[in-house]
Amino acid sequence: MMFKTSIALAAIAAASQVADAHFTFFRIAHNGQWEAPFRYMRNKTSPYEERFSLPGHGFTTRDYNYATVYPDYPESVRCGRDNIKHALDTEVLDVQAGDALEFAHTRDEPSEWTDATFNCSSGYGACYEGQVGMDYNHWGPLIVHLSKVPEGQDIHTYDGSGEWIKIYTLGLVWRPDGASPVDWVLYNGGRIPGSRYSFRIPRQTPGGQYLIRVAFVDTGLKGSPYLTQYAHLYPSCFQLSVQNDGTAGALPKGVKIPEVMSPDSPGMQMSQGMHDSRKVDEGYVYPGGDLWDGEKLVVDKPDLTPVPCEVESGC
Ligand SMILES: *[C@@H]1O[C@H](CO)[C@@H](O)[C@H](O)[C@H]1NC(C)=O
Ligand SMILES: *[C@@H]1O[C@H](CO)[C@@H](O)[C@H](O)[C@H]1NC(C)=O
Ligand SMILES: [Cu+2]
Repeated sequence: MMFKTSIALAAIAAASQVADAHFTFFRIAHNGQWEAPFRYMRNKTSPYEERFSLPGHGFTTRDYNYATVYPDYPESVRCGRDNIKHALDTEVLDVQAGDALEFAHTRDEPSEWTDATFNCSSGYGACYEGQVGMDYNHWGPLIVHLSKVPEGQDIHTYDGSGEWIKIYTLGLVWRPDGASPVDWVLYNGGRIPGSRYSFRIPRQTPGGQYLIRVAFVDTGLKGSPYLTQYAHLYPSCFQLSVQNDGTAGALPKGVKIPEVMSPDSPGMQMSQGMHDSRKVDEGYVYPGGDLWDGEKLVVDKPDLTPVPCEVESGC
């Protein structure tokens, strides 16, 4: 497999800030319809001085699409660099509990975007023809959390320091007869994802203002030197107002960000064998805490029922 060793990953990272090496989420779909790029999303500031100098990279200045890591500013790990500065200007999307959502990402930096970046029939919310990358190029899951704006605060100033509840994970499929038994759905063998995904805000979500955070967790490598123990995180947050017309339940206890993203937290690192897609680590659970199914919190671990490797998917 290309770029499977930590050394190769480090080399790529060191060669960076090369455009297109990384990516950003930038767009939300509500009940299947894409909203305008950036609408309802807290923007990020770019370039931006982080407080942590990535070892081996030798820089604290990060471009828009560059990853954030646990030792960066908590604000960066929560919702993207300097997001609170942009919160006042960000609109709030009205949704009903139970509505379907989806997010789009691109590997092009905003400075490279044109109308054509988003004007195609791909259905993915961005185009993947030409130079615009819609592959993920990283190994790990996508996770989505909600954080209810605390009593007495407003969505336009809330910093995300309250509790976060995970409502969706898109992780791996176990294909023991394939060349890469750990088949990350979004990595998809280095291609664009095989299909769109969507998930629902639980019907039981109480009405109110929420931040919704989507993040890809480019999972860290256990026992590795300093550089790669930190998962590379790609978070973006959108501002929501949730209506609930009678099916509201009670929110469970959530987790804190960045605490739940520390290298020692469940799901934030994997072994070399799992990194190489050969095995799933004993006791592996997805990062970001337990998953709320609307009624209870469940341990969020992969379904290890073997799925046959279909030739057409090239697995
Ligand atoms: C968000 O930030 C990027 C990078 O600074 C900028 O190009 C873009 O225009 C901003 N979007 C909005 C809606 O402000
Ligand atoms: C997309 O293309 C259509 C048809 O050519 C055009 O009407 C529309 O304005 C374009 N939208 C954007 C965002 O470029
Ligand atoms: Cu990357």
